[in-house]
Amino acid sequence: MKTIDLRSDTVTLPTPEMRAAMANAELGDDVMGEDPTVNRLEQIAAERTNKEAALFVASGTMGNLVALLTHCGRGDEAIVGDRAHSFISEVAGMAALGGIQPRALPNQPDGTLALDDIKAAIRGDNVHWPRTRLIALENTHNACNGAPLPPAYLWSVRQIAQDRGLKIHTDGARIFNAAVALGVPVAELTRYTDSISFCLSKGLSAPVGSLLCGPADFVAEARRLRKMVGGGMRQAGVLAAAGIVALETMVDRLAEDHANARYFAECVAGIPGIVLDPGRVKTNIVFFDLEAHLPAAAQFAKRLAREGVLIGAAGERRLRAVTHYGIARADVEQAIGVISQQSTVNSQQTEY
Ligand code: TLP
Repeated sequence: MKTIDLRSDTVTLPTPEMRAAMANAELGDDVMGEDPTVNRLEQIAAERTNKEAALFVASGTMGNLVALLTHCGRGDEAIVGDRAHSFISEVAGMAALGGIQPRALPNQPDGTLALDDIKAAIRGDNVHWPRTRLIALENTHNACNGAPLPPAYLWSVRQIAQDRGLKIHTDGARIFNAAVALGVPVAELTRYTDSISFCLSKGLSAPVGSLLCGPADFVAEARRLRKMVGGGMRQAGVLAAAGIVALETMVDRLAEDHANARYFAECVAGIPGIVLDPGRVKTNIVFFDLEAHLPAAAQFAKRLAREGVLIGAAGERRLRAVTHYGIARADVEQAIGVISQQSTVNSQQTEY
C-alpha cells in the first residue's frame, strides 16, 4: 500500500533532474564566496524577487532569524502576527538569540494584520519604551489556511512603514504559492517588503535550503550574522544545484497542488462530522476540524495512518493536510475515501 503523506510539503523529495544537478554541481568554498553554484542561485533569487542581493541559508527558520537579527538590535520590538510561524514555531529565536521583543498582533483569518492594529502598536519616543523597528508578515500565511496576501494589502503596510520609519520583513516560505494563486509575478509580492525569505524545500521540492533577499548592504550584514549562527556552509553548491532546478522547473506546477487542495477541501467538507470552509482554501494548505462525536485529532490521525494516509494533528480537534509534488489527484481521492470511512467510527469505539 502506498503511503499518502499529506503532513507537509516539506516531505517532498528531489526530482531526478535535481539529483543529477547535485551530482554534477561545480563547487567551491561558499564562506570564501567561491562556490559558483551558490553564487548563481543567489543571483537567480535576487532577480526573481527583484532585490539587489540574496543569501543562501540552511532553512526557513534560519532565514527569518538572520533577517530579524539584521533588522533589529537587542531591546528593539518587532510587530508580528500571533499565528506567524516566526512567533509560534521558531523556538523564540528572535527573543532568545537576538533580544528582540515580539509584539504579537492578532492575525486576521486572511493572514493579514489589521492596518489600524499595526498603527496603534507602533511605539512613540519615550524613555520607557522599546523602539519599534520592524513589521514582519507571512505570505502565504501557513496557519491562516495558507492564505496569500495580495499586493494591495502589502502596499498599504508599506505606506505605514514608510511614514513611521520602519522596515518590513516577509516570511515568504511559500511566496511562489502566493504568486501562482494570485496570478502575479513574485516580484509584485516582494516589492513592498525590505527583505523576504523563501524556501526551496517546501512545494518547490528541493531537499534543503532557503534564500534571504534584500538590499545589498542588508544582505552583506546578514551574511556576517549567518556565519555567527553557524550557517556558513562550505561546498553548499551541492544543495544550491537542486535549488536552481527548483526555481527553474517547479514553480508553475504549484497550480496543480492548489487545485488538488481545493478538490480535497470540497469533498472533505461534505463528510458528516467535519467542519471545513472550502472557500478559504486558496493554495496548498487545508485545515479542518472534527466535531465532538469524532475522536480527537491525534487519535483520528493515527487511524488514518493505519490506512496509509498521513495527516498532521494541528490542535485538539484540528488537522492540517498539505498537497505537494508527488501527490496526484488519485492519491487525493484515496485520502478522501479513507477520511470518509474513518469518520463513521465514533470516539467511543475501541481501538484495534
Ligand atoms: N513550516 C513547517 C513546520 O514547521 C510547521 C510546515 O510543515 O509547514 N515559515 C513558514 C511559513 C513555515 O511554514 C515554515 C515551516 C518555516 C518558516 C520554517 O522553515 P524550515 O522548516 O525550513 O525551518
